Parts: sequence; structure tokens; C-alpha cells
Amino acid sequence: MSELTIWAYDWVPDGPRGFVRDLRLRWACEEAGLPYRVESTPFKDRSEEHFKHQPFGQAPWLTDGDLSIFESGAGLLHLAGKSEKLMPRDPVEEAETLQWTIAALNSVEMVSVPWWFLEVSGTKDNGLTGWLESRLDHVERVLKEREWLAASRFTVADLLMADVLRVEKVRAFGDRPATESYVTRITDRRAFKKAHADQMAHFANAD
Ligand SMILES: N[C@@H](CCC(=O)N[C@@H](CS)C(=O)NCC(=O)O)C(=O)O
Repeated sequence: MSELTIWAYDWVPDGPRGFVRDLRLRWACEEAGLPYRVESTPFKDRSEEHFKHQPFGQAPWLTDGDLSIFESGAGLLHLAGKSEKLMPRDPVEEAETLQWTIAALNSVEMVSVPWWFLEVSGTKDNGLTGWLESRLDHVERVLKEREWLAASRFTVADLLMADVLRVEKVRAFGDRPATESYVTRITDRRAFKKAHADQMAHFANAD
């Protein structure tokens, strides 16, 4: 088996700790029981080597032997290809999982991240609020009816959707009890707690 390595920043300021996206990859490896290493890349000085792996100069990226993959979503799908725990092999369940994985990125995070940026930059009238509200309300409607997004069990789609929704400001936005209990339930998983604690320790070691 080739070696999985998650490339994370060596250090980040306090604010993003616990939310930097290498956590998604750590969490997936923990869920799937896939052995992995974590390597650091400088946060302050993004080298040419960094850009070779992540053309936007961001983190994380994943290497699997000679293979190098950027975008946390692509990394998650790569890991899901190695483990049925993350991605069911039944074609219908696989399609359900895939569509909700992309929905987390392209229907929810696509709105929640720009909305969050406007919020934290102190914009008076956040023009994205209505858009985010409608996306969150639709997710709430779905989560009222089911425990998991796909395949009637935990999959990589839940990992990603919960990771997108667990951002404090997004959670504080309106009253959505099904979403709240979904995020609480999913982030209560051993694998999430381990990945979160490991990321916090990784950055704390660099202080
Ligand atoms: N779409 C990318 C986003 C990556 C991303 O936003 N990375 C953040 C950390 S979570 C980052 O590198 N921020 C510093 C920067 O953009 O310079 C992914 O999902 O991998």
C-alpha cells in the first residue's frame, strides 16, 4: 500500500485552528482506518514547491505515493475510493453519496464561505444573507426527515456537510434544530474528535 501523507500548514493564527481543511482529510483517514502521516508546509512563506502541489498556494493537499492531489473535496473522494466506510459501493448509494458530497461544496460552502467573509469583514448589509438562508433552510428540511444524507448511514457526504455547517457563525444563523443536532451528532464521532485534537496539537507545537 502506498503511503498517504496529508500536507498541512506548519502554523496558523489562533482563529482558524480547528477549522483548517487538512482536518477533513485527517478525519476521513480516521473514519476509514487508513494509515497516514502529516507533513508541514510553511504558512508564512509559500514556496514554488508548495505551488506545484496546490496552484492557489493554499492547504491542504494529499499525496499517495507519487500521486499529489489538491482540493480537500478531491482528496476526500480519493480516500473514499479506498474505503467503503466513506463511500458505499452499491451504485445507487454511491450516487447519493457523491451528489451530497458535491452539494456540500457547491451548494452550501459556495455560499457560506463568501457570506462568512463578508460577516467577519464587518460588512453592514451582507447581500448574501438571503441566499445562505435559503440554502440552510433547504438542508434543514432534508435533515428533519433523515439521520444521514445518503445511503442511510454515515458517509463522506456527512463528513463534508457537517464540516461546512459546523462553522460557528453559520450555525448561529437562524434556528434550525435538525441541522444543529446533525452537526452535534456527527462532530461527536471519535474520528472527528481525534482529527480535531491532532490539528490543534500540530499548531500548538509550532507556537
Ligand atoms: N477549496 C480549497 C480551499 C482551501 C483553503 O481555503 N485553504 C485555506 C485553509 S483552510 C488556506 O490555505 N488559506 C490561506 C490562503 O488562502 O492563503 C479546498 O477545499 O482545499
